[in-house]
Amino acid sequence: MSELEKTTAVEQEYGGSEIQVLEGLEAVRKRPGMYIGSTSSSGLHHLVYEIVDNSIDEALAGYCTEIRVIINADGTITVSDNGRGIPVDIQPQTGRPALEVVFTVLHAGGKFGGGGYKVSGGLHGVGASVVNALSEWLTVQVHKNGKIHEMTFSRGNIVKEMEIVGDTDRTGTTVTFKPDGEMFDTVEYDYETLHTRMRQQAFLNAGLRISIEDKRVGREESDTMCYEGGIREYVTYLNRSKTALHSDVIYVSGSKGDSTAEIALQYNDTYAENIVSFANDIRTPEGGMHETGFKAALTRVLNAYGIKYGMIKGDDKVSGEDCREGITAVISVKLTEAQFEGQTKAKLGNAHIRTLVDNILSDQLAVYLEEHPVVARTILDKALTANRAREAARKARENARRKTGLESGGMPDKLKDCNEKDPALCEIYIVEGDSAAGSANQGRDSRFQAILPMWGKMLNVEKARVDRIYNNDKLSPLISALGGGIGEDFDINRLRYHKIIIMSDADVDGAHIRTLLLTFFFRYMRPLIEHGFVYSAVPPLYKLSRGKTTRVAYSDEERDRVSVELRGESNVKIEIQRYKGLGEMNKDELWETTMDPERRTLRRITLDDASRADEIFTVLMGEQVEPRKEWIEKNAKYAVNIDI
Ligand code: TSJ
Repeated sequence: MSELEKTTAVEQEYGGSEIQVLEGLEAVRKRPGMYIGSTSSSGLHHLVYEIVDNSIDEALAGYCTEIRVIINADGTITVSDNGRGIPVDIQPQTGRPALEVVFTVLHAGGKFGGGGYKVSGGLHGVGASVVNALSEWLTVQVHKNGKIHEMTFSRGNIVKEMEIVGDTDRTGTTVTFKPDGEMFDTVEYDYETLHTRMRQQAFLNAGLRISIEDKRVGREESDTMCYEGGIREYVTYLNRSKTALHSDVIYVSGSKGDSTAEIALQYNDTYAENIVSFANDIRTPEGGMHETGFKAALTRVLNAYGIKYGMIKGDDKVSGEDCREGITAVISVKLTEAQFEGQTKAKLGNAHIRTLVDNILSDQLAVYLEEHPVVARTILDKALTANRAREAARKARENARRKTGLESGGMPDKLKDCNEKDPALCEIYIVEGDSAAGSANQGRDSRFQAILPMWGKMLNVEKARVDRIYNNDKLSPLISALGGGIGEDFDINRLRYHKIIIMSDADVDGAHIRTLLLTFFFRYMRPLIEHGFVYSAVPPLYKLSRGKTTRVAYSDEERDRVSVELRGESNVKIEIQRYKGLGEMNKDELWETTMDPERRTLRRITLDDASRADEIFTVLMGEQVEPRKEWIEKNAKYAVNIDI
């Protein structure tokens, strides 16, 4: 089985540096996944983040105001900053220039040069040597002390010792590298992926100017980002396609000891909860202590305010979920020795951060509400409405259950279930379209594969509360089939399948349904994605035939390769057919190419994928016309299909 696994794990190695120094960069090339998460596209992009993190540390230390990231015409990457420049003096311990040590010794960054970085800095990757080890070549130029110092490496080895190549009147560091094709599945950078990450870093580091440029022929593009308002502007950005309920973005911040926390939030008129959290500028999609503290304080403060002003009577408290309906919040904490836990190492474990965030928000939000009674009332009204709707929905649901016997596990008519009952062995294919579902039904192995067809436009979940989702005729069969419930009721232990496979066409409609499903899972069944249970089927794009022999290809490159093989020496004529949709495949073809565990490829959906789908969905379904127009115009030029 060839299942491509994309991981979002942030691999960081701490301690034991003496041992790792001895191991050297060979260890990185032996097990690259250990250092950059994976060797897929995600690992490839990680190289850029590792380098940029060093410049961001320099900015946090107060010495750098600008960072440039360039995808060069030849596909290599250049990162430069206007910081102090990596130290070039000889290190007493090694007798080598500090610059050389940074690129040849694992985890050497930030630990040299007298004071080095203080608390606020040195939080990041010190992965220059890791990037070096995984680059076909890498060149660094340091402008410092009036001179330009240059050094070049190849796959971690020194090719050219440090030398002075000219004079300069500025300071800063420039690194250019070519990722090693022998180490990665792909070496092609995606501008949008880098752009999104750089924008995020610009939001998280207020006032820092980050620019990104794509210089590849035919793809020229660039953007410069600098946000004086930091995470306040991030919230405005996240709400750009929604209608805000109050114009102010509420902002609180504070620190204790070495740790700092800042929070920005604003409510909008949708029902979605959008909390985006970070620890040391690293995204924590699984939440953790900072989110826990945030949620506890928010619920407590809103209830206290409601009771004090008579909006909440007696024991009629609003729940945490009520308080978060329509909220957009960014939480950013910085701390030394962050502990990352959870399925994908994307959950913050340091308990003292919960107290810090809880205290800051409790104190400052309470004051804010007192000083802004109109905003306070708007937020309380929203939570109270949510509370009443949830109550009504619960009653309706109980009634419906009693009537239909849904409680006893009634399954939707459309579902073609499998015989196996152990969820760990069961798979469900969610199939777009009638004919594809027919072929999938006939082609499947019904012992462990279930089929659920889905078609037509689904409910716009942007405008729907949990209650309407339960009752929606497109989503309720899906909810029943999966069996785990939704929202706060979701229980992974009641889930009926551990592989949920979205099988849709590689066209606009397919992208549409995939975006909707991922958004739905992201919002209402997020643990599904956290556990890595959601996949995208990868159907072939081409069928190649020579007489009775047929082969399939999953990409243009594979098509070309297979066509050469199939032609053989004789160079005979072969037929190449492009699959326009799943419906064009008969049951055997579908089984062989897309469903047979021995031969298929599945792509695991990550939280990143799902959160991107959520963002696209928000823009496409939101009330604001301008962001939607912009998105469509921007993406239309890439023609053919809108993928997530
Ligand atoms: F990752 C990297 F090493 F390749 C790299 C580092 C890449 C890039 C684009 C920039 C940097 C970088 C490092 N920018 N700025 C710095 N700063 C230092 O390394 C530095 C400078 C001065 C002192 C000091 O104590 O005087 C200390 C440090 C760590």
